[in-house]
Amino acid sequence: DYKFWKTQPVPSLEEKIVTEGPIDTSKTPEDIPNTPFPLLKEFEWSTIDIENKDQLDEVYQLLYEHYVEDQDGTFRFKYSHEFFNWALKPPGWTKNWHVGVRVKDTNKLVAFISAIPVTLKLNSSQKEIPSVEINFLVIHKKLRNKRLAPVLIKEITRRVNKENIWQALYTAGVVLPSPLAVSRYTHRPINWSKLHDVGFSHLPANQTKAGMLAYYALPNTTKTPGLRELEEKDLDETFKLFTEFQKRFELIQDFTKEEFNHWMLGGKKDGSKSNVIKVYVVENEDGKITDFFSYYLLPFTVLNNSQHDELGIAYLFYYASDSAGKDNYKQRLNGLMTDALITSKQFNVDVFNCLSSQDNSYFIKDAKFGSGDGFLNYYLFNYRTFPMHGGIDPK
Ligand code: YNC
Ligand code: MG
Repeated sequence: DYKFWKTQPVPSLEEKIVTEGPIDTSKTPEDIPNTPFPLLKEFEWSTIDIENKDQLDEVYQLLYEHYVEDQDGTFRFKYSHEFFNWALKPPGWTKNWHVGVRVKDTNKLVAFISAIPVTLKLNSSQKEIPSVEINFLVIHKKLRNKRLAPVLIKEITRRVNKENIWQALYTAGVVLPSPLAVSRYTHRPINWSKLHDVGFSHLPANQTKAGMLAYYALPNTTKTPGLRELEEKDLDETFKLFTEFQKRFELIQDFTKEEFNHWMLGGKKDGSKSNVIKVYVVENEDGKITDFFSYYLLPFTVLNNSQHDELGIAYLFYYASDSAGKDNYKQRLNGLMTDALITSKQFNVDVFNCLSSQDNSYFIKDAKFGSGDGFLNYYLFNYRTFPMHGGIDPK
């Protein structure tokens, strides 16, 4: 019955939204307490310095053992140090928003939650909403169901409100009051036999393994003329293309150029290549960037399997095409996404995932993505919006 969420500025599940806008506008930073929320006496707050290798390692270990699993507990997300350095350190990041809880006696890190700054924009109002994105909420398995999560959420809210930010975006597999959109995960097998070995993919009745392999076979070389990896010199033009393309969507993250660069370059400042984010552009004969796509690599740990301990997974990230809205758009996207699948083979990807949102319904079927059993609910904190299309009807 959402004992905690009922007390928060979020729409209830029954509510029919009639106007868009913030829910609670009554507070200023001065109204917000200066000191952290109280914890049970055996615990203490600990701001995590992820630029310190040992502390980053503690966050890594906590998530490695206790973060999100699939429904059957067969797979668990396996974030890397490099991934955290990308995801937790975009322009404007602050250490104060990397919040840990430790056991006082042993100093062991047992819970974590993070916020990063983002600017959101709603197409309906064209309003810019200074916000944060909340991610990596985790509690040690032995401390579950003790109402610690609400305390972590209230503490990160306090720290964000102190900076005069009152809205947040977050996603979760669980249903809370109230999703503004729901997306479904879809999966495109790259290495079908391994997916079958670990129980991720099943052999359909009246199919053979050889038949499945043939069905999912991909060429070795990409087809779109002019496709190549993004280079730093492409960033300005790609950013323009992307900004124009983003106008198609109801809710977007309104990136600055610096933010866009960060997300595309994997947070690398020394010019070295990211192992986490892969970006490809299409340069036409006139030297113009006409399209781009990106995906990030985030493996699963395979739990309790004698043959395999890791599954390579790519997640479709941002993309754009100047063919959007034109007659050939669907065909163009299909070509680009097939190329994305082909390029991913060199990074040990076993399955390529994408959500049912954005324009993904244009290619999901043709590119042989299949619906999974996972859903992703999108939430805004302290802001009402009309329901949006994530590819699945919210109610
Ligand atoms: C969840 N994922 O409903 P009620 S996603 C939000 N997001 O409250 P307890 C959640 N709330 O129903 P546990 C949630 N999961 O009584 C549960 N809840 O109102 C709510 N899993 O707390 C739940 N990571 O401490 C209930 O539960 C209350 O011990 C119960 O801890 C939960 O990062 C959790 O899936 C998820 O580590 C930490 O199960 C734990 O079970 C765990 O008794 C594995 O909590 C890892 C996992 C979640 C990934 C994510 C986004 C989080 C968003 C949080 C909300 C942010 C709001 C905005 C704040 C900033 C505002 C500004 C400005
Ligand atoms: Mg708890």
